[in-house]
Amino acid sequence: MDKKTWANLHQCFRENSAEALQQSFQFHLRYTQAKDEYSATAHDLYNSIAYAVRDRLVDKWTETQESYYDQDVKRVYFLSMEYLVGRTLSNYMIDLEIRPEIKQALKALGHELEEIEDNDVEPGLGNGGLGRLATCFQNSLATLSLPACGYGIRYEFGIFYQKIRNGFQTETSDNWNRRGNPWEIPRPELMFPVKFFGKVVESKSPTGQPVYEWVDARDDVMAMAYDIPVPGYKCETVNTLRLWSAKSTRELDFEFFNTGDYLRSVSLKADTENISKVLYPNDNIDQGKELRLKQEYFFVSASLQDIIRRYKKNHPTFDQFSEKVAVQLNDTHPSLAVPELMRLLIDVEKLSWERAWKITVETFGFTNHTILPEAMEKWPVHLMEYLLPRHLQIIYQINDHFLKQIRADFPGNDELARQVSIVQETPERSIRMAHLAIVGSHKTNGVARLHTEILKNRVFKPFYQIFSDRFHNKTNGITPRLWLKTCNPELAELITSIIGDQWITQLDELKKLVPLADDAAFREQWATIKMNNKKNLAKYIDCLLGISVNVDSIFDVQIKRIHEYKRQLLNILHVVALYNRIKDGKGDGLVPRTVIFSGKAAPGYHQAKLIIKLIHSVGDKVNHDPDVGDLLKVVFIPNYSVSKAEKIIPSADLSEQISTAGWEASGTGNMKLALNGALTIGTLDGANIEIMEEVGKENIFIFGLEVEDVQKLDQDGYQPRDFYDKNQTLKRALEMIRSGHFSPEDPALFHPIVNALLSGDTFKVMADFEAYCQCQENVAKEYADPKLWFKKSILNSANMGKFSSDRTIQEYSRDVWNIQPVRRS
Ligand code: D6G
Repeated sequence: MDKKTWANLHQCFRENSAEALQQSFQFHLRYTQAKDEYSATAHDLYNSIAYAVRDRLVDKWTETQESYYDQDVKRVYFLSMEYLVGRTLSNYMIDLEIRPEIKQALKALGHELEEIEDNDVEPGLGNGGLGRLATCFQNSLATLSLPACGYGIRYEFGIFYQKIRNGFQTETSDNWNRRGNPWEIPRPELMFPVKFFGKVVESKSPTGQPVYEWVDARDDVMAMAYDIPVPGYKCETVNTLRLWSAKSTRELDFEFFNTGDYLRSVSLKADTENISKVLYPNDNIDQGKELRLKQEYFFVSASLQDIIRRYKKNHPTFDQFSEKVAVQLNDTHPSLAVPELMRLLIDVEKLSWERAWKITVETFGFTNHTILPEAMEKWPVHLMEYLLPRHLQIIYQINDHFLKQIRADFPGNDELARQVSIVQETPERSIRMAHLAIVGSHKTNGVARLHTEILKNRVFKPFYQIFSDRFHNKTNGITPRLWLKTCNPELAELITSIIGDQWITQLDELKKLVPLADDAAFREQWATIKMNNKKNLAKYIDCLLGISVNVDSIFDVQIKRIHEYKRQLLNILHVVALYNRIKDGKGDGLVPRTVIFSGKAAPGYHQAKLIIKLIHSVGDKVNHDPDVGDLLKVVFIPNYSVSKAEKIIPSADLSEQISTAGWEASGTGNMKLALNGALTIGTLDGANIEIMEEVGKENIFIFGLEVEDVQKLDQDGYQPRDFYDKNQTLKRALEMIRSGHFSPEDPALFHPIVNALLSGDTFKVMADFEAYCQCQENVAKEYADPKLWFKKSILNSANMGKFSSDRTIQEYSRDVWNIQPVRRS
């Protein structure tokens, strides 16, 4: 290629001027999409601009990966079953700082960027906080130029699409990839076999050592890699998110094909490829399905084979493995990585047990994300034996070694050995995946200080006794690139105009806004932006749901998965109490409120689905009652997702973080909302406590039972009825729900909710109701004083520096992974 042609091409694919971007866009429209002005669909336009943006990442991506090899750096591999990446185009334009140029380039061709962006399909490859955290971490790792790679599953169907019919959640499939995904690059050259079933045969080595062989395993599954670039802010570093898709090794089963049974001849392929077909839509619930176990092993095995392949490019022996490789287990879902690495090192690479075990423990770190008992993964031994016989055997052996050590270190303490055993004997013989992960890693962490304390003192107490130096806390964080700069551009610009743009990568810089909380002119600007955001959301709600909301009302927001411990019920009971107050003619002086909910319930979680229906039923009544008017509205925004969160969060005045103390491990929605100037009403739970410490007690609304109170209530025999009898407001609200006031067509509809509250009330809704209502009174009083409210709003944003995921990642890098930033060579 001559110099001039190369220079032209180079400009077309690398330069960031509006002119070059326009050329690149036109090139892709014609030569990648094969479309012209007559045939181009909105999606073609989107793809063409996506390819133009992707072009700008390719060199940096390749160079980053080359640098990792050239400098032979230690890398961290993040194993996560879930990623919620959100909208890619808008994020990458921010990272490359080319949004204005692209807007200009498209405008000159008669297109509006915002309209094209609406075609961005969000891959919903996760359920909630855990998957979004994984993506914030990827963003921070790249922004901090840390050598990292995320591994996960390329589900064909992500989290279901939530539709509301007559107030009930219904689910439809989310075929996010049906039009293709311009951001992923298939890597058919990277295929790894993943075996299941078979049996283990024992023999002896020439030196008399036992040798195990996994034989007769089915070898029809291959994991194929798809790579997605992960740029950091300003794109100095571009890391990789590698997702695995299941491919069958056999297109046709000729045994059936030759006898004319065509359907059965292809069904094997379909069964095999089912492994990566669908994301399990459960947040914090373990359903124990065989296919789920297959998914877990599938992605763990492929990832470890890939990691070993990469390591071996530069290293002839395994001596340096744990000096070059750190692997983080995002919850217990990937904890089969422990026996799988052992298997690969012993059976394939022929290392001794002792050497393999040392490498394994040094390589892995484990993050626990929940203490909910129903989320604690346990796999029945019979299932493991049938699917992964060699792994079960390795797990038994790990357990034997571990318990031997415990008996030696704590003689006579059989109870301790029983408590920490990886194998649970009753009610069903099962493998406790959290125990496997703790024993097999050198570090275990919780995700907020309180959560880590609960792990150490309650949930994993015996482990803490054994491995006290392994336990540590890493409070979660969020990326300010998405959760302020991208989602709230007006506020981001205002902040930058005052303190410069350093905050984007050093969130502590926001502290410089503290003195401005007392500056009337600044407060005015701050309030205007909040109002603009509220107007935008109000318009959206009106278009989507036909509900007109009062923009002067408190936008009171609870957006998260629907779960009993998160207590959307407490919120809706408060709505009923407000409604009654208005109906009683005591609405004078009431501060208007718009209570906004959004969130999905797991399809099999009936109580959570009934809560969604209750929110809608109460909303129907309240929103259509002429006595209520503008004073109170209830809104449920369907199909919560990352992009819905981006729309809602900038407009929130009040952030509801009202889980029962001790149950929410950290939360990250609490951080996103506070960063955007919402004040929190919350319990002393998860990261709320640390948010309170940062923003100051006077700038947050804390109410209700603390962890010790909850424990005490349980010990003393909690009687929810006592609270019902004592509190007339609560009694009346519950009676209305029970008697069918909100569901005249089916008066008994909400009985399961009322019964659960009156009989067990596991999550102490009744006990916390009064304190919550009182606290909401304070909220309203303070909201009525804009000077005070916006001062507090500014102080919330200004003090959120700690909650940048950059800080979290720096702590993991220092304390767990021992990795350093890398400059592109
Ligand atoms: C990404 C970017 C590409 C690079 C590749 C390396 O797909 O430029 O060549 O990663 O992958 P590994 O061989 O290190 O897995």
